[in-house]
Amino acid sequence: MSSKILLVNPPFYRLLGSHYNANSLGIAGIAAYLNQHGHDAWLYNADFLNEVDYASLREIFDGFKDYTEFFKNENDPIWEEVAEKIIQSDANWIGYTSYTANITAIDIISRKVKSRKPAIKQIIGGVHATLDHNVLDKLPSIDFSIQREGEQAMLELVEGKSPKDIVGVVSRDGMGLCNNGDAAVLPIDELPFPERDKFYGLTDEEKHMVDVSYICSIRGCPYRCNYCASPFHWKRDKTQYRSPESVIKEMKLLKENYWSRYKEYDYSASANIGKKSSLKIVDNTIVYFVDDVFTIKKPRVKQILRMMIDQNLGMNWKCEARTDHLDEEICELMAQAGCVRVKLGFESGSDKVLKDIQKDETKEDMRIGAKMLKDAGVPFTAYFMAGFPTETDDDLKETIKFAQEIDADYYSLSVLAPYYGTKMYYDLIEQGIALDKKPWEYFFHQTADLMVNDKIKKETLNEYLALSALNEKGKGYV
Ligand code: B12
Ligand code: SF4
Repeated sequence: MSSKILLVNPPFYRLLGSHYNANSLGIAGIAAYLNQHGHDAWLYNADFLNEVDYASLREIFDGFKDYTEFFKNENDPIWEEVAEKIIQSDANWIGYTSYTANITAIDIISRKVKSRKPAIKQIIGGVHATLDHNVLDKLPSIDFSIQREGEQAMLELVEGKSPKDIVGVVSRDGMGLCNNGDAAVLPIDELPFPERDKFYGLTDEEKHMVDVSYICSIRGCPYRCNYCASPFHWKRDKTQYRSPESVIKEMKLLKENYWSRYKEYDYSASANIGKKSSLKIVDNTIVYFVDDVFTIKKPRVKQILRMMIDQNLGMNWKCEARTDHLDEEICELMAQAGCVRVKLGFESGSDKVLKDIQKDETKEDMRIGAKMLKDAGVPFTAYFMAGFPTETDDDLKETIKFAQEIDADYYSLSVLAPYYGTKMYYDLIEQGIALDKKPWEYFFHQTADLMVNDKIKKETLNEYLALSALNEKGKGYV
């Protein structure tokens, strides 16, 4: 029997005075899989607004106090609106995608939904659900939690298999939680492309405002940076790479079916950083590879790039990479294949800090990688962080100098927030820092409340944050 399923991206940027209109690939992948198997799965982005202007990153972080207020008032209209829309959907299965920062939102919404429609089944999946094996203890109205990949476990649930017999599902029994471990890794090339049409609650015009140009070509990351949740979510040794043929096929599908629509602006939340004037980019004209490190396997990435060039795709795209996974040939091919931005996590200009955070990359690697991109004419965004546990004031000064030296096209300057589920999070708790007492919604960049470093002087931190002025002369945020 076919089931009706609603997969929900909870509100997050809306609570911070902005919004997020792009497709969320986690739930889009699950919806596609369920629909492929004859079910009726829809995507509900509760972070969508029919608006053109996004708040700048600075405005978002300045809005933190107002953001925390939403969680203190469970009767705020936004919670009512989302719960009501979920109920109106008439779905009998609801699935929420979870980051640590939106666990409280999921709790509030799911309790409202359950109280009005007790028969509904609610499920949580995604990063936080995978990292926190006991998340059901904190979410009384959620029935099941799914760990790691959601496609197969979700399918088996909606098809009526007993939760106790499904790999990847955590359920309740009289004694407590029954945890069936992580879902098995699925052969990535056999999965359908993400759902890009069934957007619940949007008018036809609004559906065209969704940026559907995100592509995931790799699931996971083999590195071990201790501030990052990705290796713990996907498990380093289980990283999955799609074949070049499959990646090119998805790009062509986008171009043929979605890029021809008329759009004046880029409504995607991936562009919600920077000056408003820099946000007016023609929509669905840039592919965003959300992979942690798109360039990780050099022969594979070279093949993808050559295929983009040889098949005349003529598509612009951006990706995330590591400087030590670049070489001159890759940079040249990137330029020819339409790469408009590479996002690089430099994090620190101090080799000592880089070692402490297990970045497995040196300042010299970064210098060389940045230069190769510059020589090839590929613009890059440099991501830095301040406030690592062992960082001294002098280390941060080195970061400031290094950031100026590499001359990036855009700088993203964060203050470290030790994410739930990372090695750093647990190490700090062991050292007596009560991160586990902080509300879930605090877990995103630049919440000064999560600052774990008292060795850095306020003036140095301000000098570091003032590096954002360099963005005025760069190539803006793409
Ligand atoms: C792209 C990306 C973004 C994009 C797009 C987000 C979006 N809504 O789609 C942007 C830039 C907007 C973003 C923002 C943020 N991000 Co982000 N993001 C990523 C990134 C790089 C890839 C996510 C992705 O699309 N993966 C591909 C899909 C296929 O995988 P997936 O989403 O994990 O889904 C699979 C499973 O998790 C599961 N699943 C997911 N949802 C559900 C739901 C159900 C019901 C089920 C059953 C299963 C299930 O099944 C899916 C398919 O198998 C990840 C790192 C990573 N590699 O995972 C970080 C990551 C998820 N982000 C992270 C963070 C912290 C944030 C921010 C809080 C950062 C900030 N700005 O302060 C915000 C929060 C946004 C929000 N809405 O709450 C952290 C999360 C850590 C944590 N403990 O919460 C990660 C892991 C990065 C890291 N290095 O640690 N992010
Ligand atoms: S390389 Fe990037 S994604 Fe991989 S562990 Fe390090 S920070 Fe995380």
